[in-house]
Amino acid sequence: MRNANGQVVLATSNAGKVKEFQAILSGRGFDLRGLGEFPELSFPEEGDDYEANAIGKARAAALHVGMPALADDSGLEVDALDGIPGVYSARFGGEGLDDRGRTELLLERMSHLEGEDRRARFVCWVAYVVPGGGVLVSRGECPGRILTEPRGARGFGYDPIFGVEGTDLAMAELSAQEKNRISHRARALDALCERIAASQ
Ligand code: ITT
Repeated sequence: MRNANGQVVLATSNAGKVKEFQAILSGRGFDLRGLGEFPELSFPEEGDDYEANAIGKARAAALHVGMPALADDSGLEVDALDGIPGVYSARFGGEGLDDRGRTELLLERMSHLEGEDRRARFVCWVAYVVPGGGVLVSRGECPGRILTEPRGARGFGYDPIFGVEGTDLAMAELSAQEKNRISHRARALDALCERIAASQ
């Protein structure tokens, strides 16, 4: 299902994700292209289903650019809040908030929760769409807990308040290499690469 020249467009406008896609997929035979060359491309409005959102972004890019496209839809789910912010992670708290505002809002909403009630996970659905052809999808997750205050300056989004399971570290305290070994995105992409290979 891959182009002979391995070209794939990364259908995301999130710079943090672009870096991670590139690092995770390096050496796996893809020639990754960013969206910078296609500023006119816009994505469909996102809904409340990770899988459909990921496919929608990849399909829009694949059709527009005429080459296979890769996209993810991801989020942070807190058990005690019934999975919130979940599929709404990028939109949590409304449009006026940036990453820092969203993490502060989540800490505030969780200020009464302790111990096991702070359990959470990052989830990621990745979709690979070939124009006029097939769609492959995979999911990955990374378990952890919500810390009581932000720590670390690496990564993006909710990384400073996400405590990685089995460690005393926030995701934002891991090196890029460490995050890309254990993250929800890495796990989803590992599974997707197997599916792409199996389809060839
Ligand atoms: P694109 O749709 O352009 O890819 P986006 O940021 O809007 O970018 P999503 O709709 O998938 O992407 O939103 C996912 C949000 O979940 C993202 O903005 C972060 O706030 C959060 N998130 C996802 N993966 C994360 C990670 O690895 N570390 C920290 N936060 C993450």
